[in-house]
Amino acid sequence: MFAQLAFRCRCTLWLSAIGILLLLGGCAEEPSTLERVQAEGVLRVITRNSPATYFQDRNGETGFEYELVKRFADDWGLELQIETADNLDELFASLNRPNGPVLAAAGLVASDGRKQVARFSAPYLQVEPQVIYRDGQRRPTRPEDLIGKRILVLKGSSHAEQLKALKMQLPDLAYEESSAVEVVDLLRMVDEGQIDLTLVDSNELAMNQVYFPNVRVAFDFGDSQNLAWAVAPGEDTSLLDEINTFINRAHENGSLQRLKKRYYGHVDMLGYVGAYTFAKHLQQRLPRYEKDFRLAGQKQGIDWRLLAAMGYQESLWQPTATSKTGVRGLMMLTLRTAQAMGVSDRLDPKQSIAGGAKYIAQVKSQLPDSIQEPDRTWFALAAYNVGGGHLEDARKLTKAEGLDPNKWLDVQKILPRLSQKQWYSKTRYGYARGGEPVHFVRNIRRYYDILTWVTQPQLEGSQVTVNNLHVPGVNKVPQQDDMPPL
Ligand code: BLG
Repeated sequence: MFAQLAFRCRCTLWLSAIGILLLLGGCAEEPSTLERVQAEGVLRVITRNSPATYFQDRNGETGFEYELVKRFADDWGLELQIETADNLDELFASLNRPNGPVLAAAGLVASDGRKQVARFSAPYLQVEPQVIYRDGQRRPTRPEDLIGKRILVLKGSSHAEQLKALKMQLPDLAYEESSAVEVVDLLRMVDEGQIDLTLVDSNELAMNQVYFPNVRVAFDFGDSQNLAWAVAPGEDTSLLDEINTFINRAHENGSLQRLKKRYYGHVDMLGYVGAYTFAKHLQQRLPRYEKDFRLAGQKQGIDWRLLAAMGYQESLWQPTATSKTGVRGLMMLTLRTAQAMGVSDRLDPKQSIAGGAKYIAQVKSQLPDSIQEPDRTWFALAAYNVGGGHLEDARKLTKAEGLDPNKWLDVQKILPRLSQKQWYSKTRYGYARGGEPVHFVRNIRRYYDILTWVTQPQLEGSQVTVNNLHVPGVNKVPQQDDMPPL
């Protein structure tokens, strides 16, 4: 009995000793990056302060990269801590700093050169590097055409890397790099003719084209590139594996697509011609009427940018516009509506805007309570265009189809039927060009989205304006002295 006990005690001692050794061994092994991040509960990310990556607006931190990386942090229950680098060299250096940020999310092209200093995740966006020139100048069409031009690119960018490679083949090529500017500055400098050419990625142009009426794509410079997040070099794949899983899932569940559309969808929506035409009108026409839109919006409790979007759809902000049907003015009032709204001169833009605002507020207030926002706004726009009676007819037809008469998505499917006899003959108000309000609402929503975007950060002080419009996410305009000699 005693011997047995002693044996058991010895065994326990041995097992404890082995356990302690294992524990010590375990402690001696470095925790993986992911374990370290989880233990700290904080994800430290380095990015750039730019419209395409990370910036502050009225509601706080935002930007494509910020939103994506925030979702990753949330999935892991981590607090997100953002740091910003002034330039790309600094960004990569900080990634390699001991106890520095563990991840760079900054719209980075996973270029060969950069693969020497960092490891890249699965791609989340495919972009084309593009040579940008000014409308009215001779359009370059091939790399040889870059010789003899004033070219400026971001220092440390993949574009600088591309130009360096090209210079090996074309020694006469000259270009400058600057870390004092952001992409939006490069585009502005081309737009204003301060430089001849620059190189930016297609997503950055898509985002900014609506500000710069003179900026055009000369040609795609080389193959498509992938944007990816970067981590420090090394063997440890713990964090990178989880990032890849997250990015693949974001591709599959459509969340990445939605984010892309929100930030980079303007050109998709308008087409390139539409985008720079819009930019031209934004610069030349809107400033004449912005005060009137703001005033009318305030008076009627309607977002002035929605009124401005309506004005663009109605007349491209032209006060003397006249439709085939005799509807006139910047907000396209019928004679009857104008009289009802107290508008004596439809061609007076002030009166037209005030009358249009009063009318949309009125038709909106007359909609049934069962229609909730944001649909209520879209229904009000439709009523503005086709009339409340016809809209009510379409809602009845919608209900009869088993669809929801309070949802714009459903009613817009049915509205075009108002121009088909088999349908309109059953309605109270009869024939209407039911397709028109569907286009009308769709276009206004696009313009409204863009106007909301371009007028976003109205924070006082540090924000930059381009062509008198606020550019989201840009906090500094380089002074002329900051520019490299050209
Ligand atoms: C609208 C009126 C509505 C009116 C409808 O027509 O005009 N809205 C305004 O005047 C602001 O009041 O509804 S009703 O009073 O209940 O009959 C229907 O008559 C104007 C629309 C018509 C449209 N633009 C504002 O959106 C227009 O001009 N269409 C013609 C296009 S084209 O030139 O023939 O291609």
